[in-house]
Amino acid sequence: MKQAINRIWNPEMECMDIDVRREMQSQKLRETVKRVYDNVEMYRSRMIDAGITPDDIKTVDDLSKLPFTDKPDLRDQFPYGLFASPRKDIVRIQGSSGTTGMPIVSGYTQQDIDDWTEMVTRSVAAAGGSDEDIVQVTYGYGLFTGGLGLHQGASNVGAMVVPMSSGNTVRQINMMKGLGVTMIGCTPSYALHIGETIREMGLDIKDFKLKAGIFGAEPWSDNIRNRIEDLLQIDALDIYGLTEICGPGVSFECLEKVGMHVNEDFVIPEIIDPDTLQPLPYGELGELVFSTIGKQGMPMLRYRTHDLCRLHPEKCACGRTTVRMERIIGRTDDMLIIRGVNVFPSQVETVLTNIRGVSPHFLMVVDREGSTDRLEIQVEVTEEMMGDTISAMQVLQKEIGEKVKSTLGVAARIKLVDPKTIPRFEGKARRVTDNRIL
Ligand code: DLL
Repeated sequence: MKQAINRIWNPEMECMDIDVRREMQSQKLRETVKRVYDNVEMYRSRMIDAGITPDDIKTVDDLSKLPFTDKPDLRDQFPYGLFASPRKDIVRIQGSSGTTGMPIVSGYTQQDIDDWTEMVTRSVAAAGGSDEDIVQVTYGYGLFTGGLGLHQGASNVGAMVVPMSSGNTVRQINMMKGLGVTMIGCTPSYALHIGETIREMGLDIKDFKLKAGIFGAEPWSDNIRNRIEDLLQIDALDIYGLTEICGPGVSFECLEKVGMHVNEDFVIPEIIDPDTLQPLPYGELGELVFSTIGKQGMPMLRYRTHDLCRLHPEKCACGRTTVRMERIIGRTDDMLIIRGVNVFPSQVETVLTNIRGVSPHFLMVVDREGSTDRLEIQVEVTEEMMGDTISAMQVLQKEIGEKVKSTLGVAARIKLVDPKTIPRFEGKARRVTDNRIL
């Protein structure tokens, strides 16, 4: 594997003494609260309803006094209701479609774009990126924040950027090889697909110059990391973010690969119990909530991400002192409830990546027969397995079934399907078809 080198883009901010940082966060939080109280009707009326004024928020410890914000608020306030800056100061809109059709948009002032760029730059540098690098951006460009977000960060380290956007895998691979691309950014499922396609094309990864990849926008696991690293011979690093907060770069992994460093000079993370909505201590699993500090165009106070994860405050071996997020294990809302049991697609992925003879591509199909939920998991077998006997297939099917049942706590019908029959995605992978009418 070509060696990526750890770089800390902004040691002053990333390695800051945690007490000094907390002081700075409190100061920036006070400014943000005042800004939204003065400029955004929804925040002002909610704070009045909660019986608080900006004077009640003095330090980070007062955060829990503030009301939450959630995705429906963005839909209700579409398009400009949550903007805290005059329209003429907004220089960019990014957005995401959401699952219910109604778009949500985020507005950025030039300062917001610069801050977001700084956040992604730290991620590119942490993956070893510098002006020596050629970075292929395979996230979609457009309203989706992935393409432009990574583009800005890679440009800022001085790298040569190849703005491919998503799609056309063979062309992606030809560019990567031809230009001697050293770093790539895309979803982890697409990185896997690129790696598999390189093999199928009969190309040798030794003829590529790739050293690192920055992968995010969907949940993935260490097993998938290992596969990508093996296929592409790179360091595969995680990056997290969401449109409502800025886009990619809210947090990012360093080469230690022990969680994603939250850019705490721009956002304050919290973990809450999604049922009681009470804050949880570091180390406990719960829903991630972010407040932006410093964002002007569309500040967010206590925004509920619905992403489930844990936070860890210990200083990292890389030297950064920022809080680290564990991998996102799923979303409270892509969580399936099957016969009363909470099930996440990421659990199925973990099972499959530990079994020989199957690929990590799968589809979960849920139906309701009478009043009983039925889960079917369609699993692709590998080419090698295809040549095996029917009884070997039956053994495999049984093995998957048993492991799924013990890991998920619910039984599933396992359907083995031919290689390459489960759809591949250039953007975020969709792993669930829920046919139940609840
Ligand atoms: O996915 C921003 C992004 C682009 C992040 C490129 C990383 C790389 P949205 O489309 O608004 O923004 O989707 C945000 O995607 O709440 C998570 O559920 C999920 N997500 C994003 N990054 C990760 C990750 C972009 N590293 C939603 N691991 C978030 C797991 C992720 N889930």
